[in-house]
Parts: sequence; structure tokens; C-alpha cells
Amino acid sequence: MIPTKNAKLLAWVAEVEAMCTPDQVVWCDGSTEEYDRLMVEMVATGMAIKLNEKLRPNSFAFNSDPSDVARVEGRTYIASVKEEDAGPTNNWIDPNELKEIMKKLYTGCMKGRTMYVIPFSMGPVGSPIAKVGIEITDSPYVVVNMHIMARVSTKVLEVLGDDGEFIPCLHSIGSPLEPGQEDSRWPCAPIEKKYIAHFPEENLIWSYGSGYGGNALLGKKCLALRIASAMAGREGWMAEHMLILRFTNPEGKQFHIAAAFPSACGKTNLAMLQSTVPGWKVETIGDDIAWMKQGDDGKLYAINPEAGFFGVAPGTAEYSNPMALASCRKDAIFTNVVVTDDGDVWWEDMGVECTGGTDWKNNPWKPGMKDEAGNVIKGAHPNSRFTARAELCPVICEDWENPAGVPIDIFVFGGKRSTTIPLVHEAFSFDQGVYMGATASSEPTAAALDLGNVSLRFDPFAMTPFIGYHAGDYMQHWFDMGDKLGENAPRCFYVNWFRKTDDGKWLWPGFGENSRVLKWMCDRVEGKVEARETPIGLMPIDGDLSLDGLDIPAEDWAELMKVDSDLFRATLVDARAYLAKFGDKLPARIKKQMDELEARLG
Ligand code: OXD
Ligand code: MN
Repeated sequence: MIPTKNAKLLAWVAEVEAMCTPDQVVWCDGSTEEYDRLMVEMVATGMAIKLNEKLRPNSFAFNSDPSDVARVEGRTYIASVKEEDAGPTNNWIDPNELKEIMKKLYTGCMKGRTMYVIPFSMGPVGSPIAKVGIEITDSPYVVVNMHIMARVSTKVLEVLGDDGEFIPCLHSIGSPLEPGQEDSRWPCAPIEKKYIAHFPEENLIWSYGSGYGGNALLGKKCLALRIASAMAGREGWMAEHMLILRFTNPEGKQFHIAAAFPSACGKTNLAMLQSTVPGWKVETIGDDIAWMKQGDDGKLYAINPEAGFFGVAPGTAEYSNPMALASCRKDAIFTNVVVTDDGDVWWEDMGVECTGGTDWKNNPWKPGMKDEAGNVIKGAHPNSRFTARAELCPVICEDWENPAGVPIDIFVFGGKRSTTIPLVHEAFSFDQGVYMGATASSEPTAAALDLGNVSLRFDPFAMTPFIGYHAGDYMQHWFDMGDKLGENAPRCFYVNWFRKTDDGKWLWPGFGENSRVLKWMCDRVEGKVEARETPIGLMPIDGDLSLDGLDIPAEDWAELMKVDSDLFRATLVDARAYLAKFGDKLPARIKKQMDELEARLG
């Protein structure tokens, strides 16, 4: 039975069915029965591997096609009506032209497959800040992941009612099946046929050809960041690539921190950090995306629109993020990891021994195995993922689903930089904070396939691949939000956990010890500590950022806190060159910040 009378939705589903010609249409209800049934079906076809029930209850592993392992930024489009509205950080094609191209691809693309209609809410169902999306997909893997990452339920259709608005998200793996044709384990289309398309003026998403992560789970990067950022720019709120955490001091005072780091720079680790500062504790609200609106009291309130974590597996270990490991102890989905001989999962830097198993390419595998060229074969893909329910995280905050959100006190920006950027500095003003966000930079990661061989990437607000409109207008929107928030604007900080010595040794222990840096920020917000002025911003006075119990040689600390004016001047030259491509849309207030920084650097 069709569970809605929403005319727009019924018409859209009928139109897509006629175009894609699936064998059948299934309306999803988000139930456990549905999840279990799809898993049974996928195990039967060989797409899913059921893990050992004793070791990893109710959990499954998938291996993707080796060509389909990450977001594809080169095939991701912002098809705004005018090219200048997409700006220099996005690929643009005229929306009509792109629709023609994609309609041809979509025609008959679900032949031999089931078309699933997934009603989902980003944000608690019915919350005023939540958005309803409907994803149509021919991938049962997408359905089960959406069950975890979004709120999939028939209640969403009730909220939608007969004439409510939703964001249509059309997805196909782009691999029709002829009668009798054997299916592959992970069907998808070749790279040149993949399109991840956004039509921001229509709040519309069309994705074709990939079954992986952000290309296919359309509630996440496509809706909650690209489309939402464009909506937020128009409507005066914020959709950001930020984790959200609560940091509570021994007296019970709460601080809420939203932090933007590029993909695979430790957002999930920071969101679930185990504080080493006595009496202070961290609770997680979100690990990837924040939607923020000004509340009636003038403060900025944030919600996490997602319901789960789609975390990078390699490097997740007891020492780095025990809370993430606990979140995927059961009821989890793993993609592109090793399935061990005893039916559990393993990945590089998991901190446990593995005697062998099947690698992400589905080949028998043992640690240390080498290919013909003598290179060690990794068991898990560097961008392999776990999909885990947020509610299973032992440090999930009791307010993580509060529809009103949590008031943000602090914004943190950062990236992975082995040189130049000190451990922490604070902006003199919100405007300088916007400048810090706008010039954030990082050494590239494995979360996107096609970044090429660059050693440093400017990644404004960690949003480069996710801003759904002109990045210059987006920066101006940050200034406008600052003006609107005034005194209530969060204080802005910039961190770099990743400084190395010349011979490649980490200067800062990171992980739980990062809580020391967060505490300094909270002390600054509370006015408990002064700071020293440097050309780049305000930095801790020796002794205020406690190093008690850490074995950091004085020369390493000096290096971590060093502001090398020559290096910063060089970075400023690079930043100016990078920002030049924003042309007339680069806010004058960014230029002012650059001039002032240059003057301070002398
Ligand atoms: C992610 C990403 O998957 O940023 O969160 O790539
Ligand atoms: Mn992300």
C-alpha cells in the first residue's frame, strides 16, 4: 500500500518509475523488519557478509567495487541557473543541459532492480529545524545505511502530510540488469558516467553511478551540506561541516564547541574525546555536520542533523577513539575493511592483532603481505568506513536529539599541517575568525578520490567540496551571521594537532590530550586567563595551557607555540593567490583581514 497522499511526492515517484523502469517499487518504513529483510537478501546475493554474531552482533560487511571507494569531487556539480552562482570552488553545468545528460542515463537504469522510496528526516522528526527528504534509490545498501544515518520512518510521511514540502533526492547505481544477467557484488557505473548533481534553486539532488558514502547516502553531504548551505545562505542560518561537542567542567558548567576540520582530520575523534583534564568531560552531539540558527535569546543554537556516524575506520583504535569502537560493537555496517578468519572486522591501526582474513578487494589476506612490486598490501581501504548508530555511542549527550539544539560558545577551525601553524591561537575578533576559517588549509586525505598530487589544499571552513553556492557569498554570509549575532557570536580559535619535527616526529600527543587545548579555550571564554598577543592572534601564556603529566621537552613546546613570521608571510602570499579566484565576490572584510595580518607580520 502506498503510505502517502502527498500529491507532489506521488507524482515524482511515478515520474521516476516511468523513467527508470525498475521491476518493482518498495516504500520503505525504516523498521527493523525492513533492515533485517534487506540484509538477508544482500547476504543471499553475496553483496553483504554477515559477521560473527558472537563477536560483532547484528553487523555486516560490504566490499565496494575498487573504482567506487570515495566521494568523487570531479564528478560533483552545482548546477545553479547562473554559472557565477556556483563560484570557483564548484563544477558547474547548465541545469537543463545536465538534466538532459542525466535523464538519458536514468532512462531504464533500474531495469531488473527494485526501486526503494526512503522517507527521511535530517534532524529530529518534526523539529522546526529538521528537513524532510525523500531518497529514491535502487541500492539496498543505501537503504540500510540511511536507516542508520538519517531518521527513516513512516512518521516522516505523516509530518509531510498531503501538501508538505520535501527535498527530492534521486539516486541510482547506474547498472541495469538484463534478464538472466548475473549481478556483480557492487554494481556501479564507470567514473565518466558518475554524476553527483545539485540544483540549488530547486532544492533537488540527482546522483548517478556510485554506491559509496557521500555520493549515495544523499541525506549527508548532498542534502545536509550542499543543498542546506544554499538554503541557509538564503534564509539566514548555517549548515556547516562541523562536529558538535559538550565540554563540562567540574562545577557542571557546560561549553558547546563546534569544530570544522576537513574530511579525515579527526573530527570523529575530537567529538568523542576522552578528556585527560581532571573533572572535565566531553559528550558527543555530532561528528560531521552542524545546522545552526539564532535562537530567541540571541545565541546560536546547533543541531546534528544526522542519526549516525559514517566514520573512517583505519586509525580508529582503543588508544585513538574507544568511543567510536564502542559505537560499532554491534548493529553496525562496515565497508571496505578486512573480514577476519573468525568473522570479525579489522583495519590498519586498529591497535589489535589480526592473523588474516579477506581484504577489501575480497582476496585472501595476511598482515605484511606484499604485492609483486614488493609493496605491503593494505587490508582495508584508507577510506573504509563504519556506519554506527549515534545512540550506541557511550558518550552521546542527552541533548543530542534536543530539537532546540545546544548554544554554541566556541568555533574551532583547523586542518592537518605538519609545519607553520601552531597548536592553538585565538582570533582577535569574529571577523578575524571568519578569515581563519576562510584560509583554513590541510594536507589532503583519502576521503575524496580525485584530489591529485597536491601537498596543501586551502579548504575554507572545511567546506570546499560542500558549499552549494558561490564561496565568496558564503564567506559574506559568515560575516552577516557575525553581525547578526553580535556579542553572542561564538569565540573563534584555530588549532593544529599535527605539527611534526623535521625528522617526522609528532610534536603534540593529540587524542585525549587535546582536551587541554579545549580547556584553555573555555578558560578564555570565561575570562579566567589572559592571552599574549602575537601577529596571528592570541596565544596561551606559558602555564595557562596545562602540560602537567606530559613529557613534552621545552624545545618541542617552543616549536608548537612558534609563530614564524616568514612562514606566515609565505602562507599569506599563497592565501592571497588562492582567494584571488573569488574575484569581486571576495568580501572586502577578508581583504581587510589580510592587510591587517600583513601589517602585523611586519
Ligand atoms: C565524510 C567526508 O565522509 O567528509 O564525512 O568525506
Ligand atoms: Mn565529513
